[in-house]
Amino acid sequence: MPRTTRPETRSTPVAFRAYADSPITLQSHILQQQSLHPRVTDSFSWILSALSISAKVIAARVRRARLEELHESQQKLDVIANEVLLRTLGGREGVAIVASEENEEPILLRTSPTGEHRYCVLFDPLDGCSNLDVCGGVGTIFSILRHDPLLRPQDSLLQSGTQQVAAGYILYGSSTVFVLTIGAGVDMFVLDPSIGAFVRVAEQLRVPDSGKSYSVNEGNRRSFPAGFQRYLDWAQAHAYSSRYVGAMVADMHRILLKGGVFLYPSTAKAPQGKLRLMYEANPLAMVIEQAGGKAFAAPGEPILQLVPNAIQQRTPVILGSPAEVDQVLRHLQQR
Ligand code: AFP
Repeated sequence: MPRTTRPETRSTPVAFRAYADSPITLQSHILQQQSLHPRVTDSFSWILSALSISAKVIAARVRRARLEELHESQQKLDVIANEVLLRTLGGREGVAIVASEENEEPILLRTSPTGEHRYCVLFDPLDGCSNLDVCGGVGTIFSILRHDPLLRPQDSLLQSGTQQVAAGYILYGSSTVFVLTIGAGVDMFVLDPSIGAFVRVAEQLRVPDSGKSYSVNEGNRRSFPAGFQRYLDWAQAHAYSSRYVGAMVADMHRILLKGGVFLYPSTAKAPQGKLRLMYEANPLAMVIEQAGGKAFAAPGEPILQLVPNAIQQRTPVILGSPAEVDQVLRHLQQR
């Protein structure tokens, strides 16, 4: 006997309703942006499309990770993700330099003759990859800067985060999610495997102003600077929840949607902090700020204003909902 279906009582979220009516793919979103913002050039759009293709290839490999691992000769997935991005981006005329967290040195692909707009693309191909062993979320983080042909490749890369023309991340979780900012808000896309395209599910995302949760590796607590310990005492006394995935993209994504604060302070093991300024902190700081949040390395030191002196530079990170970041900074400033 056929099962009777109960009428749908829950309302569909607005963003998903819009998708059902007329899906906007990442590709068409990029074209839309090109018509709205003259700074979005053809070559820039081709770079975003290379990132989208890479994300689909990496997502497919992540899905098979536990199966392929059974064959001993299998390459590590972070190496594969790195190669996919290098190859896909390398083929784009608009890319002058690629720099990967996995490589010691950036790769100069082509220079920019006068008048030509070319870009530097920096990425962390598979952040949080230790999570793969337990089928947890992992991600790709990217940052795009303008290339200055008059500077040496390294110097052309060493720009502060305020100079990023675009940044974002791809989360390979229960869905594959592409979060992008080109400096005009934050948009979110989800990979629809049935059509093989990223479709826009939310525009102009705003991080909640507050959210009673903190995300930090509390195992390191004893070696945190005193201000962080004061903050954690305060948060625990105020019934905050602790949520920590150990993959920054996954923690960041939860905070972007639900609010809260992410912390990676300096520790005894990592006196400058563990996270890389140019590959992790800057791009995620741009996303959170574009969504109305805040990102600091320390009181009075917004991450995006740090001037890097090395491509692999590390920084402490405090980012998330504005009210929660303010609370942390307040505790850091107390004597
Ligand atoms: P891996 O890519 O080596 O797994 O590092 C991930 C990461 O850079 C970032 O995604 C996490 O937030 C952070 O490190 C976790 O570090 P701890 O294990 O020290 O908490």
